[in-house]
Amino acid sequence: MAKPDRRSLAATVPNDLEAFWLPFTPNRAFKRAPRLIARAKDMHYFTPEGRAVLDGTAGLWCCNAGHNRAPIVEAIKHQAEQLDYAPAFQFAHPQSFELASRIAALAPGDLNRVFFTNSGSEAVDTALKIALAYHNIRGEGARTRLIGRERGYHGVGFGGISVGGIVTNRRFFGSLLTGVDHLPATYNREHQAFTKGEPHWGGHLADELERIVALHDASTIAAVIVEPMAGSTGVLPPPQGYLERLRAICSRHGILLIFDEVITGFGRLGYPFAAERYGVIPDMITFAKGITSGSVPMGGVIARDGLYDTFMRGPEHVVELFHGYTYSGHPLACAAGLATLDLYRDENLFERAKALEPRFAEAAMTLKNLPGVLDIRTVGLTAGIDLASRPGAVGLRAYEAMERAFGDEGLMVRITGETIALSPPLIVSEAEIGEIFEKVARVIGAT
Ligand code: PXG
Repeated sequence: MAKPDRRSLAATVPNDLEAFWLPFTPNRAFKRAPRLIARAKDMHYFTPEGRAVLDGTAGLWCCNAGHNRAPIVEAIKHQAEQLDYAPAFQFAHPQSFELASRIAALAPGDLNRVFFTNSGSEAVDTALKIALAYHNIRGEGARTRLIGRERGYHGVGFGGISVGGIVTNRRFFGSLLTGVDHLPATYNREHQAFTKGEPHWGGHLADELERIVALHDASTIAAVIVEPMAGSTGVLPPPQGYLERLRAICSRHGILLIFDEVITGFGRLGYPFAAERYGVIPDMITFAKGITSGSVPMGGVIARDGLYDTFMRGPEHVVELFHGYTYSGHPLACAAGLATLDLYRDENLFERAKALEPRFAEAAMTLKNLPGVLDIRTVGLTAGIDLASRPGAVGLRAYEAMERAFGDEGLMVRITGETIALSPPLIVSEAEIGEIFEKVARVIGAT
């Protein structure tokens, strides 16, 4: 493609779509029929023409407080005027300490130490690196193996795709990290179809970890990472007892347990963290998305006290963990995070999500008998709806459903494979829950 003169381009083509390579998007199809969003408020997006679109997905599972909430917007504006940036290494700004303390207070047990990143992918790679370094400095440097799970999504860094279990996110990218194993996915349609919340069947699948430990020996295994509820792959709530069993096996063998709570953190399952919902304390929690309600990029890792303390040895002028990002704890992200946590607290949004869960699940299950609906899963304010594929065109039906929802119904849904995923902002009203599933029902009918 010859490069046109930028100035003349700006004058003649006000919105050339060619230069931008969209992430996780079929670029050619998108550029033929773009779905553009120009503005948002509370539960709605608005297209450049001003058409309202009900947000059934909280953006990408992140805008838990709803969109463009005034206190968050004001906090970002104010912070931008006060301090644009301070070095994240060897210096710090007050809000980063304040936000870390607030997050530690929300996290269960002795998960009290917060390391900031800018995304969930960075949070995952950070947690994996902390796990390896932790064993190393304790003199157990042979513990290098990492265990993920089939169908797991842990972002797109090399660490995250290595422990992740989504085939398309792995197969194009070489040999990945070595020494990684995967637990089996917890989903089984035959035993679990149309379950509200945590399925009865499947707790025993955690015992597969014992098999992996027996194969490699515990002395070579650093950490296990799982999403408490697997979101990206299509909403797979954990089977009853599964996470407890994983915790017990990890503890027995000195293996660190990491919960990737990038989606489940900050109210999605009705609690600050899913760890609390399930009464299971991992050694680290990764978070992102909801911490700022999507308003400014931010992620991080919460580690247990003992983990952090292990690093705090040696000469005091020497860096303890050789890791971090230029924008770790960026002032704008911290300001947005503090305002977001205030909003969650003041509007009781986590409790609200918990109270709405039965209504949400019931509304989702009204779609059960529509043609081509194979399964519906719900937990917290999330739902996954599996559709039957058309012969020879896996994913096309869900893709068309997303297009129709946006174009004809004014509803944003998320798709993965042949699954429609829903995860509205936690401010969603009962009427809007009804509206979301009525629209989805029409869309499924039309495809
Ligand atoms: N871990 C989990 C559990 C996630 O869900 C990440 C890590 C990576 O976060 P970043 O901020 O690097 O994207 C995620 C992200 C979807 C969807 O529709 C899910 C995510 C991102 C975009 C789309 O399923 N999850």
